[in-house]
Amino acid sequence: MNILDGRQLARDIRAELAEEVTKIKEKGGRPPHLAAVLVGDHPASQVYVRNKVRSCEKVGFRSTLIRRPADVGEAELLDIVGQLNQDEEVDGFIVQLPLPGHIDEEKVTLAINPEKDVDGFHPVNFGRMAQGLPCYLPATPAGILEMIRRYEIQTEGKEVVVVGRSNIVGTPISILLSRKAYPGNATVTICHSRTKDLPDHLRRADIIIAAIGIPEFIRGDMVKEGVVAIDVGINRVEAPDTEKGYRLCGDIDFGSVSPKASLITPVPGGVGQLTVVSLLINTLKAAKGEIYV
Ligand code: L34
Repeated sequence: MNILDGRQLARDIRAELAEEVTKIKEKGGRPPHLAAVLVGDHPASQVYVRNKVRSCEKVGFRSTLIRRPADVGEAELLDIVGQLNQDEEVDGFIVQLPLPGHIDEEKVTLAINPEKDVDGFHPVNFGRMAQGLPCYLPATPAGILEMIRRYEIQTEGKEVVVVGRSNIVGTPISILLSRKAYPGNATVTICHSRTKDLPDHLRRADIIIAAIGIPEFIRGDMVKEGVVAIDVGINRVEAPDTEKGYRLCGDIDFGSVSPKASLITPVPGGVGQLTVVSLLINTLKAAKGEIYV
């Protein structure tokens, strides 16, 4: 078993980004600028957005955090999005999800100018992604591709089983890994809550990508020897004896799967780390005007 070390990869990528920032400044340019909108006090969102802001600081990007209470009106939020679309000092921005129930997430996503949509959630970016056109890739799938590249994991002709079909992870990573490219050229199966015999699919997989949101759902007896196990889940489970009162775990049962896996991502310290740096990579692309020319 080998650990796929997300923290180390993220450090390597941050060092590369910091170098790019130095070059931009040497040429008299300003550093890339990411803005993040955070609504309410969803505990995990606080942590994720803080990690994004800190990551910007580490590489020398400018960042702006816009916070609003959970009862913010939809109109005010749409107004903030409109202002960020207009603000020439902001290269890219995100609205952290989930949003409170009274706000229509789709409406907010559609209001974002695709050219500044560094999350890659706008249908224009999703459509471009699906057609292999220049676009901002959603951060988690982009992070998974980056892991595959940097660990030189072979994907051509491999059986990939993606568990979960969300718009932000399961569906896009399935499209990306079946594209005619590297990483890609894999045979991809998408499994979900209505899949009849999940273990039967999982046991055939060379690579498993788990994005279901159920703690330690995939166990060792469901996977084959040598599998590459990529765990997107970040679940908080009660742990009364710990300082925080919870512990983090993935959708893959690390204890039973890791002895059979050739490579496995830990939680925390795996995919989540790459999600954050992928957002920075997109922000740099936005600043350079690389996608929409
Ligand atoms: N708009 N909403 C928008 N964009 C996104 O890209 C996200 N996502 C997902 C949730 N909502 C979003 C994130 O930012 C998930 N996500 C995210 C970001 C960071 C981390 C995990 C998920 C992360 O930093 N994970 C750490 C542990 C964090 C902890 O201690 O809780 C890790 O090592 O995995």
